[in-house]
Amino acid sequence: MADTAVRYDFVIAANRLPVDRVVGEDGQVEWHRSPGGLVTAMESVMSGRDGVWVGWAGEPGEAPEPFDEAGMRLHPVPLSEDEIEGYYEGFCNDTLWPIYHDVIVPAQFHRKWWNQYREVNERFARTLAEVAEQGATVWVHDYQLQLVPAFLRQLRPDLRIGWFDHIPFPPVELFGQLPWRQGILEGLLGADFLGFQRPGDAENFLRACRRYLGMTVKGDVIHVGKATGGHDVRAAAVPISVDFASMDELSRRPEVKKRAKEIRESLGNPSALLLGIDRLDYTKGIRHRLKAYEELLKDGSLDGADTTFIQIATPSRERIDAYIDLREHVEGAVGRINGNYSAIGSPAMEYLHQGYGREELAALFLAADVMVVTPLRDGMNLVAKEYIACRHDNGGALLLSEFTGAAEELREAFMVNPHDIIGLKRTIMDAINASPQERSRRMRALRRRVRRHDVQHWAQAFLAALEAAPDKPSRQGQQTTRDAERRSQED
Ligand code: GDG
Repeated sequence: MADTAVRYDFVIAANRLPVDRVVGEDGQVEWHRSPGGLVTAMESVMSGRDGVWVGWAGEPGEAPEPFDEAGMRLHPVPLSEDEIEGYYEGFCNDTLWPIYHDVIVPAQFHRKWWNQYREVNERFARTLAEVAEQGATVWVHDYQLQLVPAFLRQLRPDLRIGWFDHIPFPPVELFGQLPWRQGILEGLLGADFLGFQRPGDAENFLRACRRYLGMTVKGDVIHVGKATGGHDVRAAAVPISVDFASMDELSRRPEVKKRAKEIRESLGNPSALLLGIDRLDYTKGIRHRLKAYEELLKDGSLDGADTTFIQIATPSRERIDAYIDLREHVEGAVGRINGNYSAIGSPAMEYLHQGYGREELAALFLAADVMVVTPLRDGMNLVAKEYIACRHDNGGALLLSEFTGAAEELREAFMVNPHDIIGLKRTIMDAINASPQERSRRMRALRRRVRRHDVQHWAQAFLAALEAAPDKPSRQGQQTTRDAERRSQED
């Protein structure tokens, strides 16, 4: 049974708990903290508070008992094998994910998946209602849990509820394809504050509320009628970031610098080393960047014996057809590129369909001359910011798609439209050929920005906005937060 007697004044809800289950050689179950900025940010906002993280532990069937790990209390929510297929792989990743990412692949609509999505969201809300202290702050994360705010408000109107969207919020024309668009909007409107990556995402959400719920929007605030809660909801951009200090520190370690050198040597010390690090996902534009690279090799702009492109493609959603097709396509292109353009000891491409530790990623960032980030659509893209955080030498060049949330802030990157293969080829060459002075000028500006707007800054800005959300008596506080947000956008 869950430890229902214990209540917490700060509660996080995310589809996954921030740990992975590992069975040791002796058969003992151990939990390893998952890498990533979100956990670090949550740790920092949880310190000094009585906090708990509610989420799925990653294995089908009964949930383990609540436990302590990564410096916090973790409260697992169970998912059955059938729900993993219908709620998670189905509705989340084969319905919502394509709709929220410009329908790069067609979305699948199945009523059974929607019912499972509702059921799982309701289960999360019931668990949250059990563990939250009177008047607690609850921070719900991402597109998997869009119905949680309204379910939770019904059960616990005393709570302060915030939700953050890690992925884009689509334009109304795409969102409108969802047969369950109204239910999703009503689910989100249970929150006091809704945070998005870009102002454009918040605007898309507000427009959808006007169009599909006939609601009146004043500025960035929606008044929700009595029948559905009778409160005000604010929707605004609070862009996520990375743990700058820890990435910066990691990349300065002698063993990481040594490893960066080794990586270059092992590839025959190419004149230009290009790098991509992504989950193997069709949103990331991996096919487009490989097409541009292959054409540059073919037309002689680049020499395969003196240039290497390392593509780390972390395995992702491997049971979904669109991901199986993508992997086949990418692996075909890699084979062709290497077959046609590599020399022994000097590969034109290194393709790795594996996950790596943080140290190895930092060494790769430090080794790469050009970081190639070409998503067709991406909520933010943390890899771009991690690259910047690791380049304490002010070296390297960031090539960045204008369709990432990061492009709104990282203006000094080499910007590309990944659909424009000619433009992409030209910009790859510009980034490779940029003078050390130009690279350093751009990188300094990028580092200043990411250092100031790190993940701790993001978490604090989100919580300040939630705290000052409209139906709190102090409107003064809300004004102050907006002033602070405006100032930080002007930086
Ligand atoms: C979603 C949104 C938004 C990757 N490979 C390895 C590894 N990674 C780490 C990266 C980075 C993270 O995973 C990926 O974050 P991204 O932001 O690039 O992309 P998504 O996974 O699609 O994330 C996105 C994000 O949420 C946050 O709001 O920015 O737009 O789609 O931190 O470094 N980490 C390790 N080994 C790997 O092989 N350790």
